[in-house]
Amino acid sequence: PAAAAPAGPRRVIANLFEWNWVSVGNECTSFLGPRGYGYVQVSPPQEHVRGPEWWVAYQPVSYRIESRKGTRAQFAAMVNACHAAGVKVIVDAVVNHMANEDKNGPGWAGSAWSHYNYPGIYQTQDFHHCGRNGNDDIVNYGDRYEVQNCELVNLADLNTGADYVRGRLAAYLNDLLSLGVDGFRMDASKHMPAADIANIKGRLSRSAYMVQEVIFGAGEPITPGEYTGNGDVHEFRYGKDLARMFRSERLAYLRDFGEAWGYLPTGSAAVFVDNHDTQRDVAGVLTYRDNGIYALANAFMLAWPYGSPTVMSSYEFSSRDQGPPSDASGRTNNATCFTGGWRCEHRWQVIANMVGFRNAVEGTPVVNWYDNGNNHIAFGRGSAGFLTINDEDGAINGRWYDSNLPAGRYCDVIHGERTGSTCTGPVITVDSGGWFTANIAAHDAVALHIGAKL
Ligand code: LM2
Ligand code: CA
Repeated sequence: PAAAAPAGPRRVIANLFEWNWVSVGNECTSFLGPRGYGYVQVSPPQEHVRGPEWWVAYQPVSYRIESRKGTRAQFAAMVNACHAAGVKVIVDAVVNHMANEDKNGPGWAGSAWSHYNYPGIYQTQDFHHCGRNGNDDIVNYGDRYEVQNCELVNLADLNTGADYVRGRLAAYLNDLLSLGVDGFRMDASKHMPAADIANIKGRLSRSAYMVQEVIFGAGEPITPGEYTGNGDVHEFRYGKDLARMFRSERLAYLRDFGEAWGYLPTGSAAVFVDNHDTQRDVAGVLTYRDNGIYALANAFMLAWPYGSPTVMSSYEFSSRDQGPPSDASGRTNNATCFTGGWRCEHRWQVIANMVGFRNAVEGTPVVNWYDNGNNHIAFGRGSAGFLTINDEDGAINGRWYDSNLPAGRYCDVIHGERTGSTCTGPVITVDSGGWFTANIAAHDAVALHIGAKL
């Protein structure tokens, strides 16, 4: 069995992209809860157009909780299983738009619909018809009106300024809350005025965590900062900049990573190394394909006190639109970690153990920063944890680190699992002055925390 969950607040989100509900529930019970994840983020649960691509989930045709990821009953059971494991559930909420006409035909659960007509839900008058660019599509991100009132890749754009639409969207979200959901990732938030989201939020039956997807674009009139009054906002610059530091610049530059880089205030920022869009569409971002370096970037994210971190969990893809592993009728397969295409980054030893580190150091400041001016860095978190990353091309042996940790023996959680007083990896001794020594291979790290003290 897994080691007992480390103490401390649990705020780390695991994004089980395109996992089916049965698998999410099982993962909450067997891994996410025991290893200290606080939340699971799931892909859109509403009825969608049919097709093999992953992105059919982003084309709603009704608000029935029936999708290739499972039925309403399976969804409800998943929420209950996660809660029983101490894991809260965040749903990807697609509220800016409905399906376009490219995939006409009944929806996943059989609902009839056509473009601008979703029977019993919305008709033509409930959508924006912006009258620009010939086909109403968004072209110019420098124009606020266009970004919020025209169509994102031809998807029927809901008039979120209208009372009826706001009420209908709130009814969908309230239905999810009635099933026990704890929060929402608000898809395409940039394409809705912050005031519209605030209005919908005000109609919710109870409080819910909210994280808004507002992709920073240099020089654009709509900024992530406009949305912080509604809840958290994704800080997209974080993963792009972190990848650049690892790939072509210097980890030493990370000593003031966060607000000093022009980012959102730390209390409003939701961060990730990659997400389902950036791993496909943003050149240079680190992904599961980068293996060890990806793990180190996640280790840094989890150890560093800026924003709320989400760990991505992917399936392998060789082309951008490729859907998740599925059966002949299009239902998503059960996620079987490390086989059948499921990469399960959230289970990688380094990443899963650094979630325990995060929980153990929550609320403590960075102390004792060290860097060699290049790609070797080290820092502590109060007297609760210490991470050093050697991203140089050669080993660094015999150096001493000023950890600020209480004296004792610690399991290096980058290389080992602690169970009780044993560690499956190296054991590091911190002396009475808080110092320890270690040999660190190239592109490797050592992490110690009080939750893994032997
Ligand atoms: C998002 N955030 O704002 C999602 O994170 C992102 O994954 C969604 O795009 C997008 N907004 C809409 O919710 C994905 C995918 C697109 C896909 C759309 C709609 O990245 O490629 O667009 O979902 O399914 C696809 C086609 C596109 C076509 C569109 C409509 O790629 O060429 O446009 O469907 O048929 C004509
Ligand atoms: Ca819109």
